[in-house]
Amino acid sequence: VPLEETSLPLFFGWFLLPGIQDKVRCTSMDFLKTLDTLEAFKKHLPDFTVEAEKEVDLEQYFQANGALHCTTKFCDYGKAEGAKEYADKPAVEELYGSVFELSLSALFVTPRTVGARVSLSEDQLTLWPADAEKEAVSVVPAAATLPAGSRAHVTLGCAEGVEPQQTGFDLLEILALQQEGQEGELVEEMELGSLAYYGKGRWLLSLREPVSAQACFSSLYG
Ligand code: 2AM
Repeated sequence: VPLEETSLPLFFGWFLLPGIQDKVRCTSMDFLKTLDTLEAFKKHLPDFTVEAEKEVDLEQYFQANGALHCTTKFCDYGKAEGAKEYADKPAVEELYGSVFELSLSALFVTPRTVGARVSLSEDQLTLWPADAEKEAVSVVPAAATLPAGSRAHVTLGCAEGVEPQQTGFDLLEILALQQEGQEGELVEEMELGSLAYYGKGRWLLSLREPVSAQACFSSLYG
C-alpha cells in the first residue's frame, strides 16, 4: 500500500535493531554509573538538582522509555505541521524499511534528559526534515543558526515529568554553546571519551570511538 493511502504515524524515525539497543543501553548505564561518582559531578551537583545535600543515583533518576530510536519527523497522526509533506517526500517512500548505520558520536546528560547525539551522513540527511531545527527556536533561539541534523538524537531516558522531545532541545542548547565558541570545561578523560561540562548541569561525553548502530527507517503508530 503506498504511504499516502495509509494514515500518518505518530512519528517516522530510525529504530535501532535489537542487538545494538542492548549495547547502547549498557554503554549509557556505564556512563551514568561513572558520572555520578566523579568528584567534578559532585562539585556541580547543585546545578543538577535543587536537593543539593543529597547524592544522585543517575540510573534511578532517569526513566527509560520504549524502543531506542532517532525521530526524524513527529507527525502526531497527521496533526503536526508538515506531516503529510514529509510522508510524501520521495526519499521517505524510497527508503522506508531500509537499514542504515547511524553514528552515535556523543552522550549527554542534563537535569532533564540523557541522550546520544546522532551525527547524520549526507544520505541520512535526505530523510531529515528541513525545519527540524527551526521548530525548536522558541525553546532554543540559537537553533536557527545550527546546521541541519543538529537535533538528531536517541533519547536514553528522561527525568520524571519530562517530555521526550526535551532531549533534542537539550542537545541543541549544548551545540549552540559550542558554536558560540564555548568548548565546555574539560573535566576528564574517561575510557569512553572526553567529558566536558557546559554549566547548568549539562554534561557532554564525546565518544573516542563513535558507536555504529544499525537502525531501520520506519514509523511508529503506537
Ligand atoms: P524524542 O525523539 O526526543 O525521543 C514519540 O513521542 C516520539 O516523538 C519521541 O521519540 C519524542 O521525542 C518524539 N516527539 C514527541 N513530540 C515531538 C515534537 N513535538 N517534535 C519532535 N519530536 C517529538
